[in-house]
Amino acid sequence: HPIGVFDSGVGGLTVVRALMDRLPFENIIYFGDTARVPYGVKSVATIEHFTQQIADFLLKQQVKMLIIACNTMAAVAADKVRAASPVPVLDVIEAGAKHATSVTRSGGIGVIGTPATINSNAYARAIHQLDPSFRVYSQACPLFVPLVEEGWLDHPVTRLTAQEYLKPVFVESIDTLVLGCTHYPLIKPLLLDVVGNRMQLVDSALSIADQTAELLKKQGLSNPAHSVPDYRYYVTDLPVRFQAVGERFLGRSLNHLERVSL
Ligand code: DGN
Repeated sequence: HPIGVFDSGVGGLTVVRALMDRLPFENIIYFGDTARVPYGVKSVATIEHFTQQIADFLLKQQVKMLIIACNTMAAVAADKVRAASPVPVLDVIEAGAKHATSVTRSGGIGVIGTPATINSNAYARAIHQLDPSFRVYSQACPLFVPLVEEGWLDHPVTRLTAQEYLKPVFVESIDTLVLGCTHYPLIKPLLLDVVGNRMQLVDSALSIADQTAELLKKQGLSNPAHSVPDYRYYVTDLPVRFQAVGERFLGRSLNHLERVSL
């Protein structure tokens, strides 16, 4: 049985990439709701409804677990998906929060993400549940998503934008920075330049790949070693742009791509 990974669009492919590297024998089905992205500006009721539709689609494909790769969906709808799912559900916020609390030394944790993710306060809640004494500083970075999709990963405009968002007063309060959006792992080198390489960057895609490996092992759900993995991608809009942008996110070619309607 495959692992089901879903996102509002193309960004969750950073999670797929981390899973392919960490768990090279697992089959993966990815769902990107490209016709309805972005979710960040929609109401809670709508996001919950869309998210549940996608989870139901993947459950029909007999996935052995679900991964909510989108921070916005995880922030708003993770509890609903968990309550309705017969298979284990992991989400990027829980994974990133756990990782951040384990690496911080000063107890000052920064979180960057889309406005929807930051406004939901979901990271701060998840971190405080693990340890209420940690200080969480949040910063919405709405321009990063379009810059990354444009491919401006090492571009003066992106650098200036990062310097604007990540002001010294923010940076000086933290020793750990959570990349709370699917797109940000692609600009990790640039971000490290801006915040200084003493900062611990928490890449939720890597954190969730580790959690997935642990869960599969614990539950005896891992595919046998040396299985040849099968990767499938479903999107809701015409797949042309997804294919082009997606290959950059994935770092390899993207086959078995199909448009479906929910
Ligand atoms: N995938 C979204 C996230 O991780 O927050 C970013 C893309 C979007 O929906 N704006």
